[in-house]
Amino acid sequence: MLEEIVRREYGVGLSQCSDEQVYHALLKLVMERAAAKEKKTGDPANGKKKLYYISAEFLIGKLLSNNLINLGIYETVAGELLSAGKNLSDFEEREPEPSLGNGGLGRLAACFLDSIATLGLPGDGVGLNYHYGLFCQKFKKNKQREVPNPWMEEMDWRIRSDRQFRVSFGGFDVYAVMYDILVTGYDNGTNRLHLFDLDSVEESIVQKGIDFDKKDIQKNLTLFLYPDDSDEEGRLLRVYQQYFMVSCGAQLILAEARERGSNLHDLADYVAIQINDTHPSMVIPELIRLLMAEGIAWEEATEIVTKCCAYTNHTILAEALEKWPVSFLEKVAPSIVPIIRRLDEDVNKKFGDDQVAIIDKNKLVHMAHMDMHYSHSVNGVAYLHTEILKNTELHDFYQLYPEKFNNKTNGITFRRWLLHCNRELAGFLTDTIGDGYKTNADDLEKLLAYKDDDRILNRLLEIKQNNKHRLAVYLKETQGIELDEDSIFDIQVKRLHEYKRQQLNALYAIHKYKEIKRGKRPVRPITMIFGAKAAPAYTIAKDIIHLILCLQELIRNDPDVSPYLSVVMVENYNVTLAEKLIPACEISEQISLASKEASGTGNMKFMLNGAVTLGTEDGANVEIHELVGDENIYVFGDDSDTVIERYKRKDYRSKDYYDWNESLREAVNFIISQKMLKIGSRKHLLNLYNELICKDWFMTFPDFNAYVETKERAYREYENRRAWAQKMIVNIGKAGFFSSDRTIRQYNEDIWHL
Ligand code: 26Q
Repeated sequence: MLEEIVRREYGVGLSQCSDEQVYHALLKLVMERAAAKEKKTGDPANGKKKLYYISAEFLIGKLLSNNLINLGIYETVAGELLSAGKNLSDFEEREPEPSLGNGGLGRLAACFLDSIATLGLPGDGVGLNYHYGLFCQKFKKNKQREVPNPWMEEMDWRIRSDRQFRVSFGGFDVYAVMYDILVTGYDNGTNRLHLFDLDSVEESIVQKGIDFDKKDIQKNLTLFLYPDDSDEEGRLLRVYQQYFMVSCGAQLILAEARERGSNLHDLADYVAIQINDTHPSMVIPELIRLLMAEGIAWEEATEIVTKCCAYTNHTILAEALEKWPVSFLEKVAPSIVPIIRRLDEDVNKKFGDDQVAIIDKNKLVHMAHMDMHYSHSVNGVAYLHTEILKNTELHDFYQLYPEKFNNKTNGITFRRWLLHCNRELAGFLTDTIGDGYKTNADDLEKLLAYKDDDRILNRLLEIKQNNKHRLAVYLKETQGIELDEDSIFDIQVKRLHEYKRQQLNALYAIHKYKEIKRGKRPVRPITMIFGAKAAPAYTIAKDIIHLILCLQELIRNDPDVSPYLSVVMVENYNVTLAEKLIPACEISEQISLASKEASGTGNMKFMLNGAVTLGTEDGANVEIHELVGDENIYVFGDDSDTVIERYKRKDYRSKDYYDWNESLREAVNFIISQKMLKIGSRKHLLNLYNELICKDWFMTFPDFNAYVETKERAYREYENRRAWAQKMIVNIGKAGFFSSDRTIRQYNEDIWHL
C-alpha cells in the first residue's frame, strides 16, 4: 500500500525513495486511510449530538505507530518497508513529538480522544496549536535548562482547514486559523483534534532559552504552552490564550451545530462540552454572549449553556485553582465581563453566600465557581478525589448541587500503553488469552487462570527482562546512560512537584548510599530511575532536580557504592521516553502525599505493563489497591484523613521529626554535607535543606520510616521470582478497569448521552 503512494507521488519504487520521501509517504498513507473513516455531517449513523472536549493541553505523543495500529495496517506497512530494505522503527524515531501538554491532564485528554474514536462516538478535541509546546529539558552543571521544542514541520499531521475565526480582544481583533489532526479509533471511525492558531505568530521573537517579549500578543499568542506564570505579564498572556481558545471554540461549536440542523434553542440536543479543568471555563460566558447576540434572552441562554457544559476538576491544590482579577478580564476580553458580572449577581441573589460567589471581595473571578454553577455535571477523576471534593474542598457546592457531583475514575488507552509500547507483552497476551482484550479490556482477567502456571510466569519474567534490555540499549544510545540489567528497576517518572515527593525518594537514595558505605550491601543492585520536568519558575522543584543529579554524579563516581546502587535521571522526560521506560519497570513509585494526587495515570500504565506499585493511599492508587489486594501492592504512609486532619490542626513541625528520627536526620543532613557541596551548588542545596527542615509542606518526614521499611520489603520479596511473577500477573490481569474505554463509556452514559 505504501508502494502505491510513492509510485503516485514520486513515480519511483519504495526502495528508490529517500528516507524523507518514505516518511512523507507514510504520513500521506495514514491520513488518507484515516480520512476515509470519517463520518460526515448528516450521516444518520452519526446521530445529531456531538461532544467537544475542550482543553488547553493535548499531550498526544508521536502518532505514526499508533495510527498504523488503529488502522490495522501496522504489520503490512512494516513488512512492505522491510522488503524495500527499510525499517519502520527508524521512521518512528524520526517523528517529532508534539509536546502540547504539561503532564497528566494533557495526556488524559489524548487518551480520551483515542477512546472516543475507538468507541465510535462523535467527539472532537478543541485546543491550541502551540508552536513550541512545552520546553525541552537539558541538564547542564546538574541543573535544568529550558530550550524551545520545535515540533511542527513543513509536512506533518496537521491539516489546515478553510474555516476562519475573528476574536475580539480589548482594543484589537485577531483572525484565527484552525488546524485539524485526524484522530483514529482502533478498528473504528476517525474524529478530529482542532487546534487554533494565529497566522501572525513569529517564532523569531524567542530570545535566550525560552524567553520572549510577552507584550506583543499578535506575535506570541500561541508560541508556548503556559508561559511562565510567575510574573504579571505571563499570567496575562495565559488569559489571552484561554480566551482565544474558547472564542474560536464557541464559534466552531455553534457553526457546526447549525450545520447539523440546530436552531440554537435546541443546542443542548446537538452539543456536549466537556471543560477540562478551569482553563477553558470562559467558554461559558462566551457561549452565553453569542447566543444572546442571536436574540436569545438571558435566562434561556444561561439554561442552554448549563445543559451543554460539564466540568472536570483535576486538582485539590488550592494554589492551582484559577482566579483571575476582573481587571485582567476587562483588558483581555471586555465583552464577557458584563456576562460574568451578571452570572455573579444571579448567584448572589439566589444564595447570598460569599463562599460560593463567582467574583470575590478582592475582585477575583473564581473560574471553578462559575463552572459549578453553570454546568450540569461536576466530576472528580478518582473515587478518593471525588469524595474529598464533596466532603471538604467543594463541600459548599456539593450541598447546593448534590445531583451534579459524580466520579469518573481516569483511564489510559491500551492501544498506546500496551499494544504499541509493549509489543512483546501484547503478543504474549494474545497467544495466551486471545485478542479479545484489545477491545474488551476486562478480558485481561483471563490471565489470572495462569497464576500457577510456571511456563507463563517464566515467560512474563523473560519479557520484563527483554524490555529492561531494550531500555538499556536505548538510554545508552540516546543519553549515554549505562544500566545494570540485572538490578531492580525502580522508577519514578512524572512532573516534578513537591506534593509528588520526588524528594522522599531522593532521601531514600541517600539513606541507601550511607548504608552501603557502612558495608551493608543490598542483596541485589538497585537502579533508581527518575524523569521529571520542573516548571521554569518553580525554584524548589528545580532544587530537587539538582539534588537528584548531584546524587547521580556522586554515586556513579564512588566505586564503593556504584556496583550496588545507581541513581539515574533521564533528560527531557516525555511521552516517547515514557513508552520505553514503563514496559521496563519493576517497581512503580506513586508516593504523593495522601489526598494530594487527584488520580495519577502513570500508576495505571505501570500496572498494565506488569510493574508492582509502591505507593500511598492516594488518587487511583486506592482503587489499584482494592483491585489487586494487599499481596500485590506495597502501600505505606499516613492516609488522607490523617493528612487532612494534620493540615486542619496546623501543628505540623517537620523539625520535630528531624530531631527525633536519627536515620532521617542523617539523610537530610547529607544534602549539605561536604561531599555534596563539592559537586553541587551551596545555594540550591541549602535552600532545599532549609525548606525541608523549616516547612516540608508536603509532609515527607512523617512518612520516611514507613517508606524505607516498605521499599525494603518490596526489594526482599522481589527475590522470590516466582511469587513476584504472580504479583505481575495479578497487576496485569486487574488492569482492565483502567482502560479509558471504560472511563469514556461512563462519561457518555452519565453526562454526554451521545
Ligand atoms: C494553572 C494556573 C496558572 C498556570 C498553570 C496552571 C495549571 C497548569 C496545568 C494548572 C494545572 C495544570 C495541570 C494539572 C494536571 O495535570 N493535573 C493532573 O491531572 C491528571 C488527569 O486527571 C491527574 O491524574 C493528576 O492527578 C493531576 O495532577
